[in-house]
Amino acid sequence: MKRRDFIKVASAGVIAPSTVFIEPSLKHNKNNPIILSTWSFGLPANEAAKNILDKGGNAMDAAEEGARLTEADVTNSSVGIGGLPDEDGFVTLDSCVMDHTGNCGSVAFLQDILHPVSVARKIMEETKHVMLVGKGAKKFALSKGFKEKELLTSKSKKEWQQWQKERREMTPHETHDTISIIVQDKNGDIAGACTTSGWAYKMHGRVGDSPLIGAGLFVDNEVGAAAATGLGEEVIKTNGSFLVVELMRQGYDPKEACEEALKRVIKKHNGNPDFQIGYVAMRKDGKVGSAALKWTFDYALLKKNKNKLFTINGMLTK
Ligand code: SD4
Repeated sequence: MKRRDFIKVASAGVIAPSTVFIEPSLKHNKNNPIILSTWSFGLPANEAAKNILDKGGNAMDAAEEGARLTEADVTNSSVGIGGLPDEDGFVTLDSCVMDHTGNCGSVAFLQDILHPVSVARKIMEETKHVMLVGKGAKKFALSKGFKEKELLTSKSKKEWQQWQKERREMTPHETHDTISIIVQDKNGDIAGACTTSGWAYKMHGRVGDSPLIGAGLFVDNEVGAAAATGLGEEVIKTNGSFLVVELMRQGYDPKEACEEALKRVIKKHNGNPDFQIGYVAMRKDGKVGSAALKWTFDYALLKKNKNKLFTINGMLTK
């Protein structure tokens, strides 16, 4: 729309210009590192991230370290090693990072590498690209010294073999634990990371929301950051994390912004989606919020040196 037309529409009351072009005027939060992550695995991830901050690392260093801890956890069946494979038995990983300058890196459909989040960061810092996928991503990782590793554990293999007999449709709600982590460091800078092995028994080649900037994660250091977990296809369709951040820019509080983003999903599914999405959001002034569609959702928040798990009811939970 040309500026002239925009003013016409706005003055007719269709769009309020102040909400569209609002300047961020939120207070910066200087002295108080805050770490926010998805699910109960977020608790140890937050601790790992905090250790990095304590050693002088910045928000990006801390978010990467938190995500790495979860990636290396063999008991987590939807991140990194131990993640459930796709329908053909391959563990394929999606991950992204975004820093306070708005720079970002991403990797999708990566196999045999333990730490996709670190590959994503290397793509951000050492290439002119944002995203590498599949064989190209692996070739890049190996060239940067990452080692090849078998990620399909015997437990995950057994579960996959059992699933092959039934071929039952799984939802990310059944196999969740994807970690999204947002960190605000002592300078008030915000960065985030998101990493997953995705939807268990997905089609070979499927990529979810987690490596897609704006879907699984979005950071705008002037406003705040948001990140997602749950059914990636539906997060992608609504560009969820970007939407949450833009809503915060327009004055929504972090929880309201997460809820508004989810309302659009609910509407598209006639009021009754049969899957889960959870958002976490952090505003520049340090306020955090979260919302989920259904059942319950856990997020971990480390603030003022206290690391605590919060369980919220989904918006549609009776
Ligand atoms: C995906 N969003 O690949 C991920 C899965 C997930 O909790 O977050 N599960 O769709």
